[in-house]
Amino acid sequence: MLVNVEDGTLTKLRGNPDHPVTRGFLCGKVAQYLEREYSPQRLLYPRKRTGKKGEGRFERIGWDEALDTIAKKLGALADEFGPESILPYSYAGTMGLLNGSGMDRRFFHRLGASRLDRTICSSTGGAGLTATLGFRYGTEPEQFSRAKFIIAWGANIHGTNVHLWPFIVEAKRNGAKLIAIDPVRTRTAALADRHLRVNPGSDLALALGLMHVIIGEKLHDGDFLEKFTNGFDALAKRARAYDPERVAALTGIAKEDIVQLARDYATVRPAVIRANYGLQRSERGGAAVRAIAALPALTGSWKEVGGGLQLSTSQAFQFNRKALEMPELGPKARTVNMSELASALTTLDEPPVKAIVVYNSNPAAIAPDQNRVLKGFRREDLFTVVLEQFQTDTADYADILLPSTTFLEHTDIYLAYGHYHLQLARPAITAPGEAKSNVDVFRELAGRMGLEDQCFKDSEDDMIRALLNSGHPFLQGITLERLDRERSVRLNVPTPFLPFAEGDFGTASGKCELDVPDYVPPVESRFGDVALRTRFPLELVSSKNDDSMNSTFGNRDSVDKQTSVLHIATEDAEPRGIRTGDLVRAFNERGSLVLTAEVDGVVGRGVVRAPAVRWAKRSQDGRSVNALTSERLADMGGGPTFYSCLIEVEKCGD
Ligand SMILES: Nc1nc2c(c(=O)[nH]1)N[C@H]1C(S)=C(S)[C@@H](COP(=O)(O)OP(=O)(O)OC[C@H]3O[C@@H](n4cnc5c(=O)[nH]c(N)nc54)[C@H](O)[C@@H]3O)O[C@H]1N2
Ligand SMILES: Nc1nc2c(c(=O)[nH]1)N[C@H]1C(S)=C(S)[C@@H](COP(=O)(O)OP(=O)(O)OC[C@H]3O[C@@H](n4cnc5c(=O)[nH]c(N)nc54)[C@H](O)[C@@H]3O)O[C@H]1N2
Ligand SMILES: [Mo]
Repeated sequence: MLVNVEDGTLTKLRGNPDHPVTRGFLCGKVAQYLEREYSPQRLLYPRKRTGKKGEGRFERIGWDEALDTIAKKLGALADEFGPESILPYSYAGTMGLLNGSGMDRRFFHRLGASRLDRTICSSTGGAGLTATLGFRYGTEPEQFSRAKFIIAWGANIHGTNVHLWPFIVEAKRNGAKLIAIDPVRTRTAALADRHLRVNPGSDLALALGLMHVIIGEKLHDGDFLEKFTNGFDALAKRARAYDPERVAALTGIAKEDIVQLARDYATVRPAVIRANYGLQRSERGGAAVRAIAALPALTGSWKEVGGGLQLSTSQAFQFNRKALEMPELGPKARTVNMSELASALTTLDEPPVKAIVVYNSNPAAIAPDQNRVLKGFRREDLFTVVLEQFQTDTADYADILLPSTTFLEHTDIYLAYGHYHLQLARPAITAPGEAKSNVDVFRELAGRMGLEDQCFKDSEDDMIRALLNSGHPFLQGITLERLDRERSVRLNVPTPFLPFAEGDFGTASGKCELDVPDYVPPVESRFGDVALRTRFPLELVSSKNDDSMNSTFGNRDSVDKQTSVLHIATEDAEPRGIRTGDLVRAFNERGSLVLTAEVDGVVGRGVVRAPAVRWAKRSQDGRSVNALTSERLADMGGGPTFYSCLIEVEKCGD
């Protein structure tokens, strides 16, 4: 990103035309970031709560009082209940490594606080990918322009990964076909050559169906399979049971379309799959990713420039994480799964969570089973600290609220999960008011708590140097000095990068592991638990809003409007007397909220979609869509099941 600064004020943000992936443009939400940066709603001073929890009434205090209060309280709770009664809670507000997994980790490790398993987004898919490939990386975006057949599988590319889009446009100009596999008619699906509406959570069955056809018609690459994979016979046996007829019934995709997709995928070359995390926010998400990740090995597509698959690229950034996070600083401590925050705050014991320190996250809006999450946050005996830029839902529950810098105001280093360029950003302007970076806050808290360890004196540059010092060949030649000069540096991987063309899988065997489990429909789905689906017959997909970043832009009126909507099919709306513009109540056993119906072609029968994630406090019930989602975990990796969610919808009375 390029920024113009005049007299210490930012005047312009734009993409860097020299960047090989973003190529001169910013996504729609970040293009408007100056509005956020200079918003009158920015938090500028530390505050303490004066009203009831959640009410949002605060008074300004100084940093001394704020930090002393926190240090004293955490110290006292650690003495009385043990340090595991303290829970850090953070995710991806910033993806900067220093402010997201640096000084904070050192601080909590040293205290002996509960450790947080950061599962809320990608850990299920990550586990699936690891099981099959051994590494969480794959095809680079630059190669998509060379593909002739592209599958967007649970991936709303145009909405959530717009910098990949121009490469796809280029491929299409050269005759490539784009197929979208998605229960929702997203912008991506609407722009695709074919949109295959898959039933939510049935992708494992679809992948097995494709394998059935590919193997049955001998379109697989025997040579690649022989040399570089394990478990082909077991896979072939499993796939035999997934004939197109059966798969059509399970997935909702026509038999002929399944056969055609399999043939095209195997024969129109190179063929590349862009899978995204939408795929794995469901009860069978891990197994689905395992199976889909096996497809390029089945056809030998990894050998081709413009072939393969991308779910993530993050593991290519082979840092020395241990040197940054220093897990050895403190005693072993229990691990709390962040997707189970509701239970952590309401039922976890020995010790109970007595303090929660939230940064880079807005769990009151984004965590599943919101009514129980909020019940937890309302606990009078829970000490809550929130580091934030804005007065979010979670900030309203803070006892002490601390103002945070933005990425334009602090130093940080960024990996990517959709490309192979490592990036450094230095502050472009000074922080407004008394805002501080997370790094500074945790450094100062360590000091207040009398933690003398040298690591709390490390500067940002010290931390970056430690992180880069891993000895891994992908980081060879990448130094802080070079990052300071170039700002964006390609990892030391070949161009073009064909990670698995010669095997080189990261599994224990070094081979691509093909065996996958059998398909069982999610409990919360049209073929799931009978009692549940009778009472709550609609499958809710609360996927991402095109103009948001999870809840980050929830203060914007336009975003609030976009995330207050429920898309419903005519066949489901009519019997319920629902028309576009009607207020409807969406509900299940966990909660309810009012949304505005849009009867349109966005979803098919039996599915409803609510774009996520609204600021709960802006709605009439004080709830976001996560009032409906459950804490049930997916099959692998401990991830949440946001998109396996049964509900009922009724028209609100006049
Ligand atoms: N504009 C925008 N961009 C974002 C974000 C944002 O909030 N807004 N968030 C960022 C984050 S944190 C992430 S993790 C990425 C996520 O990026 P994506 O994974 O692309 O985003 P999602 O909307 O979660 O899911 C993608 C698609 O999966 C579909 N889907 C849901 N269930 C299923 C299913 O069972 N099978 C299949 N095949 N498809 C299914 C959804 O309808 C959706 O269109 O985006 C990042 N980029
Ligand atoms: N129903 C439903 N729920 C979902 C999802 C969904 O698709 N549907 N998506 C899930 C996914 S994939 C994810 S990743 C999570 C995301 O959940 P979160 O990680 O909580 O993401 P955000 O809602 O964007 O909130 C991030 C907060 O961090 C703050 N922030 C940004 N930079 C900084 C900083 O430098 N310092 C500090 N202290 N704060 C900062 C922002 O102001 C913002 O309020 O939500 C999950 N929840
Ligand atoms: Mo995410």
